[in-house]
Amino acid sequence: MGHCQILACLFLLTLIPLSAKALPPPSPAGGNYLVLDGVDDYAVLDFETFGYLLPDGTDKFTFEAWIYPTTPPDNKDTVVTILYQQVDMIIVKDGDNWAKALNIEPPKGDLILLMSSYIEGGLGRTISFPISLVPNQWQHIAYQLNGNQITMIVNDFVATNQHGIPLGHDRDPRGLRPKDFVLGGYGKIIVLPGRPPAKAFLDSFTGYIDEVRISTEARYDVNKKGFMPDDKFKNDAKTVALWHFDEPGGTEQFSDASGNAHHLEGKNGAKIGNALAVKPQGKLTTTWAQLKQREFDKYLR
Ligand SMILES: [Ca+2]
Ligand SMILES: [Ca+2]
Repeated sequence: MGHCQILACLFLLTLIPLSAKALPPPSPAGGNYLVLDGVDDYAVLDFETFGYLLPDGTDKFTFEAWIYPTTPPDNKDTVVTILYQQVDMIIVKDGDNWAKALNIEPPKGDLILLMSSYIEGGLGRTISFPISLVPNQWQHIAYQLNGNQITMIVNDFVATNQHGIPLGHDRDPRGLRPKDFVLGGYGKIIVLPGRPPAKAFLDSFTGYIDEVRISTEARYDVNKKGFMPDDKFKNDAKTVALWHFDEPGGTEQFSDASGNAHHLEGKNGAKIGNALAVKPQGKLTTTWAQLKQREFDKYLR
């Protein structure tokens, strides 16, 4: 074997573990998914064209997604945005203040999910129940309103309260906050008036998002157990928007399967990632298998 061949072999040997590590995880929803780099990537429906997705005063709805966060917020002031418009799904580093306000145990870790909705009467938004997320795992998250009952779901964990208020469109009469529907944040600071001015930093989400659905129905019965979807969502009359993110790898436009033409525009490199073509090996498979096992265990109990 010549020197060049040896070098080529060494090069290949180095490449193999690198590329193995870079392989993205398979999505529980199947097919491909949205990849966000955490720098400036986001997917958007601009407000001028699409407006708000749900009518003013809507009191029955569900927002849900599969997410795979890889990186916690940089610091305690950073708000990592999964989804933002009438409903917020954000990640903060520390949920202690929310826990204190609700008189509950502080959530563990530095990926704390907060979900809320903007409400009628200029009162701002509903109180978030802080829930820990696990890094580098797929998790199903859902936020639903059913009359006055708000429900927050992460996998099989559920939190409810009875202080839900219908969605309001007058949350921001001066138009200071961005109104676009966005997945993945903007990665920029929005300055809100006040003394001193408040800065809202809607930072970028790092990781993967799949199977996002918005419905005009409360999809989950909180009296039952087992909330994790085991298949792709189907389009029905109550589906306002449904993104499977199953376009070919590299695509930067994401089509809406609901028939309502809410086609998302990828910005700054937000694109479809290729799902593994072969059966995945090792930890990633185990993770999903364990999740399924837990789900299965519930039925046995
Ligand atoms: Ca998918
Ligand atoms: Ca980018």
